[in-house]
Amino acid sequence: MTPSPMNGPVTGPVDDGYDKMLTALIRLRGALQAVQLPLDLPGAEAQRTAQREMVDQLEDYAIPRLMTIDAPLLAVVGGSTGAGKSTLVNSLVGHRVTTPGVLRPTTRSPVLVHHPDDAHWFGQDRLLPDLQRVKHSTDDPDALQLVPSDRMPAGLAILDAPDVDSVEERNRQLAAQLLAAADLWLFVTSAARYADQVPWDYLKRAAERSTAVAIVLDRTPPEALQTVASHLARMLASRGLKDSPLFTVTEGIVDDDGLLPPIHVAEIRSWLDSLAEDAEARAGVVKRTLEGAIRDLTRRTHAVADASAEQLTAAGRLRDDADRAYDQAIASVTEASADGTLLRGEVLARWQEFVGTGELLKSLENRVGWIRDRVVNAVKGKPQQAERVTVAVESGLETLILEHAEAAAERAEASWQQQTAGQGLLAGAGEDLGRASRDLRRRAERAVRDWQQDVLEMVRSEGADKRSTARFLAFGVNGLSVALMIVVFAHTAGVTGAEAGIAGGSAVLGQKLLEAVFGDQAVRSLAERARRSLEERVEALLEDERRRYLVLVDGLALQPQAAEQLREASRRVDDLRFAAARNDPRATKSGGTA
Ligand SMILES: Nc1nc2c(ncn2[C@@H]2O[C@H](COP(=O)(O)OP(=O)(O)OP(=O)(O)O)[C@@H](O)[C@H]2O)c(=O)[nH]1
Ligand SMILES: [Mg+2]
Repeated sequence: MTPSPMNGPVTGPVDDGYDKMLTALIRLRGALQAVQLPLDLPGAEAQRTAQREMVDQLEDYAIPRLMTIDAPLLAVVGGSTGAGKSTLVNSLVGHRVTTPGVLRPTTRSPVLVHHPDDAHWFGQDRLLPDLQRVKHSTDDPDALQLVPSDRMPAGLAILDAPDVDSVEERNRQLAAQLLAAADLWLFVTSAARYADQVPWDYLKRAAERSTAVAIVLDRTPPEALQTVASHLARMLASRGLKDSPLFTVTEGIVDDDGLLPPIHVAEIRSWLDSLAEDAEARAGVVKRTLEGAIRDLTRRTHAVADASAEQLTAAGRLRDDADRAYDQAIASVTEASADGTLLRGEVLARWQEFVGTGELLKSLENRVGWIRDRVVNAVKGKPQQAERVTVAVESGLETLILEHAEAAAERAEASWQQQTAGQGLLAGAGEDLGRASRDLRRRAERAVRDWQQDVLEMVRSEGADKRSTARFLAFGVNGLSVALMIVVFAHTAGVTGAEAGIAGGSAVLGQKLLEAVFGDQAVRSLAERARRSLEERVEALLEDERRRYLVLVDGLALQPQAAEQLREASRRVDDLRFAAARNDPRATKSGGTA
C-alpha cells in the first residue's frame, strides 16, 4: 500500500504573531491553573482531569513548540504493548538505541533519538520539561533518554514511548503525555491487536484534534497482510483518519540486535527521510498538529469554565444554607430573650421571691405609688435573693442559646447533607458540625456572665449620684441589675399591668422598681443598652458557631473571576487563531481552517 502524503489543512496560528500567540497561551495556562474545582459536583472529576491534561498539553507541547517553532519534527512512536514499537525504532535508526523485549511491558522510560546537530533543541527547558534528561538507558519513567545518532536525518527526531494500553498505570500516563507532545504520531498496532479499543480511543482523539498521524500495521504475517490492511484502512477512513498514511511491516526475523531486515522498514524510513528533507512539508505537519492542539484547548476550556462557575454557585448555596440556619438562630434567641419567654419557671420563681408575690400584682394597676413603697419594703435586706435571680437568668439564657445553636447546627448540617458538595466538606471537617461546638456551653456561660457584669456596671454608673438615696440603698446594685434584666426579657412583650399575666406583671414590677430609682427616661435608655449588649453577645457566640461552616467554604479559595478569566483567555487565543488563518494565503487555497 502506498502511503499518501500528509495533506490535511496546514493553516493556523503559527504563521503570524508567534509572540502574541505565545503570550495568549501562557495566559491561558495561568487561567487554567487558577481554576479550582475542589467540590465533588457531578462531572467535576472529569473536568479536573481535563484541566490537568490541558495544562500539560500547554507545557509539554504547545508553549515550547511555539517558542522553538524551527525545532526538529518530533515523531512519537506509540501504540499497543508488544506491537513492536521499540523494534521498529531500532530498525528505522539501523542500530539498537532502545531495548525491545519479550517481557510486557518492556519500555518504561522514553528514548528520544535525534541527529547529533539537533541536540540543543531537546534540552530540559524545551518540550516535556518535567522529564529529566539522561544519557544512559533507564527504567525511570521520569527520565527522558536522549540518544544522538548520525543515522537519523537532521530535522527529525523519533521517540520510543511506553505502551498506551499498559497494565502499568504509569506507563499509560506517560504514553499519553508523550503522544500529546508529538508533532507526528507513528501509531503502531499489530495484526493481532488492531481492533483493540484503547488504541482506537487514542486515534479518535487524534482525529478530533487534527494531530498528524501515520499508522504502522506491524508484525503482520504476509498471508494476512491484504485482508488486515484493507480492513484497517476502512476503519481509519470511517473514523476520520483517511488522510493518515498507513504503512505495513510484515512479520520478519529479528537479528541478534533485535533489528528487522532493513527492507521491512524501508518504506517508512524513506517517508520519514523525505519529510526531514522537505522543510515546508515538515513545517506543515508541525502546524497542523500545533494548530489542532490549540484549537482543541480552546474548545475544551468552556467545559472547565462552566465547571468552575458551578463550583462557585454550589459554594454560594452552601454558604447561604449555613447563613440561613444561623440567622434564624440569632433571630430566635433575640426574640425569645425579649418577648417574655424567659420569664418563666426558675427565673420567674426567683424573681417573685425577690420582689414578693401575688399581693403586689393584684393591686398593680391603680396603686403604683403604694407598690413602689411596698416593693422597697419587700426587697429590703434580701441581697442573696437577687443573687438567686441572677443565677436563674444565667442558666435560662444559656439554655436558650444552646438550644438554638444545636438546632442551627442540625439545620445547616441537614441542608449540606443533601448536596454532594456539602457531604464532602462535612466529611473533611474533622468534627461533627451537626452539633453545637463542644465548648459552646462554656463560652455561653462566660458571655452571659459578662453581660450580667455589664448590666451591673450600667446600673452602678447610672446610680452614681443616687447611691445614698434610700431606694437605691434598699434595692442595691444587684437588685436593680436583676430588675433591669427582667425588663430586658419583656422588652417586646408589649405587656402592661394585669392583662399580661404573671410574667408580664413581673416585668412591670421590675420596670416600676427601676423607675422609682432612676426615672422613666433613664430606665428606657438603660433597658435599650442592656438589650443591645445582650444581642451583641448572643450574635458573637452564634457567629463563631456559623464560622465553623463558613471556613469550610472559604477554605476552598474559589476565585469568583476564574471562569470568566478562563473564557477570556480562551477567546483571545481563538481571536489570534482566526486572525492568523485569515492572513495565511494557504488558508484560502486549502479551503479555510476547521
Ligand atoms: N519475529 C518478530 N519479532 C518481533 C517483531 N517485532 C517485534 N518483535 C518481538 O516482539 C517482542 C516485542 O517487541 P518490542 O519492540 O519490545 O515491542 P514494544 O511495542 O516496544 O513493547 P513495549 O515496549 O512493551 O510496549 C520482542 O521480543 C521483539 O523482538 C517482528 O516483526 N518479528
Ligand atoms: Mg518498547
